Amino acid sequence: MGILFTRKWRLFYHQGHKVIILGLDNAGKTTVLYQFSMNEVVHASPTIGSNVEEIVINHTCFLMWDIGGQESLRSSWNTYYTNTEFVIVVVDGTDRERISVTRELYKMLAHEDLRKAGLLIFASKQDVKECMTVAEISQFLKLTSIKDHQWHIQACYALTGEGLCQGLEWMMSRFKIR
Ligand SMILES: Nc1nc2c(ncn2[C@@H]2O[C@H](COP(=O)(O)OP(=O)(O)OP(=O)(O)O)[C@@H](O)[C@H]2O)c(=O)[nH]1
Ligand SMILES: [Mg+2]
Repeated sequence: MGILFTRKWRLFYHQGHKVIILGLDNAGKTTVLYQFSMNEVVHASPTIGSNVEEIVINHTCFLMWDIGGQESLRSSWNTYYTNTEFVIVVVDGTDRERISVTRELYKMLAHEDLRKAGLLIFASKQDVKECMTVAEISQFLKLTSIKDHQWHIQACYALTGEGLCQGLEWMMSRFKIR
């Protein structure tokens, strides 16, 4: 009976470490998600709502939510926060004009549901000449002032997947030291 209950419960309750992918519109979030799940570039149109994929790495299952970044959608991001273990923020390295808007987004880390969440920042579009470096983005976002969350910033080129594995490795390493 107990086993039956467990099995049935698993059908309803999806096991997996919940990850949400946030960032401004056009940052490259959906591109990152489908590189993770399919290892290929999906020509995505702007996300209205969200996409979700289950990604298994070394027997560890992640449930990754890619959430649309347009301004009108940002007020509903908090509806995704419950049980989140990691927040991935994708920053468009070419978007110097809006880096201050991205900095504002960090207020989300103060949300009760994200209190224990780790933070992985992908500095994306590193293939584009003149893009902001990891050091510049770290400085603009004042990452060293984040003391109450474990964080890591990783340069990436999402169109080829370069840098994404290193980001995932950091996430996996967080489980080992918990
Ligand atoms: N050059 C370059 N372009 C990229 C990279 N990653 C994504 N892009 C492009 O950036 C554009 C936006 O990518 P999306 O993944 O749709 O962006 P998004 O963050 O999901 O945007 P919203 O759904 O509107 O929030 C697309 O044209 C991608 O091909 C990258 O690393 N380098
Ligand atoms: Mg998208």
